Amino acid sequence: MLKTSLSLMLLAIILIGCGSKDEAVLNVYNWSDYIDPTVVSDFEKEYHVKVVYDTFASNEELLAKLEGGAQGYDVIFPSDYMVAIMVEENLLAPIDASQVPNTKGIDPKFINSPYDPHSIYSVPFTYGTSGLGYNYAEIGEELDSWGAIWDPKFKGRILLLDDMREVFGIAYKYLGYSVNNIDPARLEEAKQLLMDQKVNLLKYESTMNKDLMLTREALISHYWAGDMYQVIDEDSSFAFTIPKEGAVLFTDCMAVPAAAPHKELAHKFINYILRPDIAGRIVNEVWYAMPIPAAMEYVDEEISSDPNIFPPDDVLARCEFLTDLGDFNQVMDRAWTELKMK
Ligand code: N2P
Repeated sequence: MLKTSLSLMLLAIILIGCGSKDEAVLNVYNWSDYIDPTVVSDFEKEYHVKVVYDTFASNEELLAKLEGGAQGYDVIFPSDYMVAIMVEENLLAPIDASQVPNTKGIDPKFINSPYDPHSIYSVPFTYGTSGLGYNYAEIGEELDSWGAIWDPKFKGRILLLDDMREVFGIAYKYLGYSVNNIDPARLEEAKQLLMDQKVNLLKYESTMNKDLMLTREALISHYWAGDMYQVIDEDSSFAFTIPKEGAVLFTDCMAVPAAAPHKELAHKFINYILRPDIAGRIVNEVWYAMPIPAAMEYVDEEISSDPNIFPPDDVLARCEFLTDLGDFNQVMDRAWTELKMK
């Protein structure tokens, strides 16, 4: 009897030992503040796996990581134009649709998009725009134009995203050009305008913006809508606007790197994120829209009715998606480096 229970105990110890050693791991690489953490822990419980979560601050940082040979990531979150670049560079694995049945719940407007014409390599996660976040209580008036970032009143108190395409996007929009302009003379014009802006710039920043606003160091931040709403949720002194000149519109996606070590689990995670109840929880936490109509019943009315988060057609009409600039990317990259050095 004693012998049996002893050997059972031994067996249990061996099994537990094996369990933890072989516990499946999923490595997720996402933008910061872009998920409800309880959604991740619930996935770990439901699938008996461990999620290792890491964050990046721009598409270019994500690309550099993969180009540099990073092997570990299983699910990544590139934006539209970056999906196109990564496909071109053979960095993504095709998504096996049969393993992601919840894709059937995605709004068809977000399927077969120009950046992935047959929806082979990406699944849309969220969509939204950038814009201007600002301390309304301190400024005392509503802002409605990108022109504010050149206003001497705000000297040294403005953050612009540390993001080449977004920053040139502002100057292009202000000048009335497309955010995807590839005319070198127009790039130069935009660069000059941004050089002139630097007296007003606190810094180019994409991750500390919330703190810098909440501590009152920054008065205005070029920021993405959902992140700005996370600030407003904490402190109602702040407001957000999509300027009248228009802004960058994005679809951020989920994708699986070609080198991903745990592809099957990556598909399970993507499918889980698309579940309407899970998507609803994410939208409520991050204040970004997801293209899943059945999730709307879980989304707080305050969020679903906000035109800055679910932009209506007239706002969308003045905004623009970024596209891959091809060889011109390097030209813009040089201008960006010059801008950041001076
Ligand atoms: C999430 C940042 C959204 C990135 N915190 C916009 N592409």
